[in-house]
Amino acid sequence: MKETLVEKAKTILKNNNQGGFTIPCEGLYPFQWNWDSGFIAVGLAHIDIELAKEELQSLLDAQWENGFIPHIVFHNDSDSYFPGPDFHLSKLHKDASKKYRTTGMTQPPVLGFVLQEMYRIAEDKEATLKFIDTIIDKIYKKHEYLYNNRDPKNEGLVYIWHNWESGTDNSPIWDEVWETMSDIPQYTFERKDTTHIDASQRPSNKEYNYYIHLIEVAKAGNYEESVIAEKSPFLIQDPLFNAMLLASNEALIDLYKQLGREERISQLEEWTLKTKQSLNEKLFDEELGAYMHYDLRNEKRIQKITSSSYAPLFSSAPEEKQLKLILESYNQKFATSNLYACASFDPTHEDFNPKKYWRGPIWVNLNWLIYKGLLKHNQPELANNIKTDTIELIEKFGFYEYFNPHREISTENESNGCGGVNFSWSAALILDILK
Ligand code: 2M8
Repeated sequence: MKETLVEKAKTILKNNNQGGFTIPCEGLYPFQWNWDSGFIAVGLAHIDIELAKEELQSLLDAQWENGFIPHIVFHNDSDSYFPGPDFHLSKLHKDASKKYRTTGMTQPPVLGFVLQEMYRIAEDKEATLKFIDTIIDKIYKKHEYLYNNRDPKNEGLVYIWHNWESGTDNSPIWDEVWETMSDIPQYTFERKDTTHIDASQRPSNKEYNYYIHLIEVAKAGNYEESVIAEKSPFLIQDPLFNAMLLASNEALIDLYKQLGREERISQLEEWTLKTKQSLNEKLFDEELGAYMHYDLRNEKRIQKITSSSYAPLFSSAPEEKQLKLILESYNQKFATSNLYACASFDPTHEDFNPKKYWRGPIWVNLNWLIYKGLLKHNQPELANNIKTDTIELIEKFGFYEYFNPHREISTENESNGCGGVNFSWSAALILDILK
């Protein structure tokens, strides 16, 4: 059984490879995505470390002069996705890549810990460390960009200015933000995602109108961070994004030490300490037992639990106190016997929708982060449950983009698999989970 899954996963990654980089899903996502490539590189490291290196190199090849690493790189042309390069217009920013068209936003900063994972998996540690030495400063520069430009109050927490930067596009978290944006224009656009996927499993047109508006606001300021910080109605401190930054800081410290390069370590340690402290002091909610999103524009915490609320487990953030409360809320709401682990939104909340994208379904990348996080915090039993559920879902239903968490679904013939099929990070991360 393990063999077949491994073979299938390898075939998906091979088919989605475009020569140098891997698309997340044919038709639906036909370009290179930032954090997808990070997760894909972890899987590729198990198959062929050279492919993993190429994956990261092709993403970093589009890094902006100011250190920014964009969320999509348009290496190729394709008309199967909206919005494409002509809409995003990265060239508006003076520091944008001159070589590739990209978006003007970013995604959760996973690359630091991806390098560490590649090193852990690699057979030839020496050669891998040499490779790491050639790109580690680029990732450091991205962290520097984030701390210098996206932390206006110097809290060690960076903001995101678009829901696409969170990676969890239509999470019910954002509903409260959309309510503050009642007087925006109605844009005309033609969506492509719903030509590939059943519209009931994707965001609504009304939500897309907000997504488009936020980009228009950023474009009007030529993607200049200071203008965005002043004008964007969406400025959020996201626990997943900041946990990824923290985990990547920690990985970079470890790797710089292995490389015998001291010069950047004290800065990284300073950032790490601050981010960790603020995650626990500002974002952690003791009553809900999880890390919350904070709306910087409207100065309020958004009191809802998502799988992002547990992502800080992947870092060193949770202390004994937080861990105890996290385990209570996780066991009570997410790890119940009728559900596969781990839903992307609180299954006990009225906004939970088991089939709608980031409003409830299970995602393999979040499962992988939480699985590893539970192991890190010495919870082998819970970690093992999430591992076996992930394997069972993929084995029974296929390499889907997301999965309905209900163990028994209403119609017998219905599959738990939702969204795109032959999805790259589902394939890549199962290779790591199975090891
Ligand atoms: C989804 O997001 C894109 C926009 O970035 C979209 O729906 O068009 C998200 O699941 C995101 O996390 C992911 O990186 C991307 C590609 O898989 O798809």
